[in-house]
Amino acid sequence: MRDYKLVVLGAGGVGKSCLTVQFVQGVYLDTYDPTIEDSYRKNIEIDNKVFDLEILDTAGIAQFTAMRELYIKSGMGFLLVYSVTDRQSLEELMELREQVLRIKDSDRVPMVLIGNKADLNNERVISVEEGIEVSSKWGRVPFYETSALLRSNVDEVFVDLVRQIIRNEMESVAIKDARNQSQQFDMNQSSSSRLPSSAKKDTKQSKNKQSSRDLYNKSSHGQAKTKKSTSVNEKRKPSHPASKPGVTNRTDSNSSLQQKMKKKKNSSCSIL
Ligand SMILES: Nc1nc2c(ncn2[C@@H]2O[C@H](COP(=O)(O)OP(=O)(O)OP(=O)(O)O)[C@@H](O)[C@H]2O)c(=O)[nH]1
Ligand SMILES: [Mg+2]
Repeated sequence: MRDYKLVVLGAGGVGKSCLTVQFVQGVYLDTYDPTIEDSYRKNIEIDNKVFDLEILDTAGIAQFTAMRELYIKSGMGFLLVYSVTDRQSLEELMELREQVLRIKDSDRVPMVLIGNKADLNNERVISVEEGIEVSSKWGRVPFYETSALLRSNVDEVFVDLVRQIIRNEMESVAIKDARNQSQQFDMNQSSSSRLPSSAKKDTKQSKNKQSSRDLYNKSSHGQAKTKKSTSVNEKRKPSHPASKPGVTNRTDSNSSLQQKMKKKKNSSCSIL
């Protein structure tokens, strides 16, 4: 069973820890305890296969973000979280996404855009439409509104991300297979061109037959793989905000942060 490393990124106080703990432990944290770095483990079953997830809940507040580059390097998929009650948190996500793409040096990085605290309708400053617009600008990155408080769309965002990682892996394998096959084909062609001209004609014909048959088999094999990946790929719907009001309780004092920093310096919370 392979480890899938997921990283939760976003500004301070948007609800990254609440979403993670709700997903892993099924409980809601209603007090704000700024994170330095917490790591969780959870097994999930998708399409009758079990995946071992390692979820890194990262720091949102600036004092603790020094390790961000390292998290991004090791992460396989990213949950980018803003709060629908905090415009600045959406703006910060733009930079975070750029950073992820730059460090990963790819524009096909598995990620999900999440507008959390959707239950706080009275405090909302970012509409569902605006979230959808950002997701389209980002190349149709899957977008969900969530509420850690109401456990709304919590499992969905993690499952979506794991599916994206699986799909990416399957596509990479299919591309590698096709590349190997075409290299093999080139080698066959160049070795047959070194044979004496009398032998060349027959061998070339039979080898070409063989190669194209192989290629045909291989490509239908590739298609089967791609089909498999499409079947794995569930239809995603943008979610709609939950409507019940919830409570936000922030108690971020600097001295408590420093105490926490000392306590947590080398420890990380690992839950299976
Ligand atoms: N109403 C409501 N409050 C939420 C929700 N999610 C989180 N909160 C509250 O928002 C505050 C911050 O939540 P955290 O999960 O600690 O935020 P964070 O993003 O992990 O913050 P940092 O660790 O500092 O980066 C807490 O008081 C939570 O109770 C939600 O879905 N609805
Ligand atoms: Mg946190």
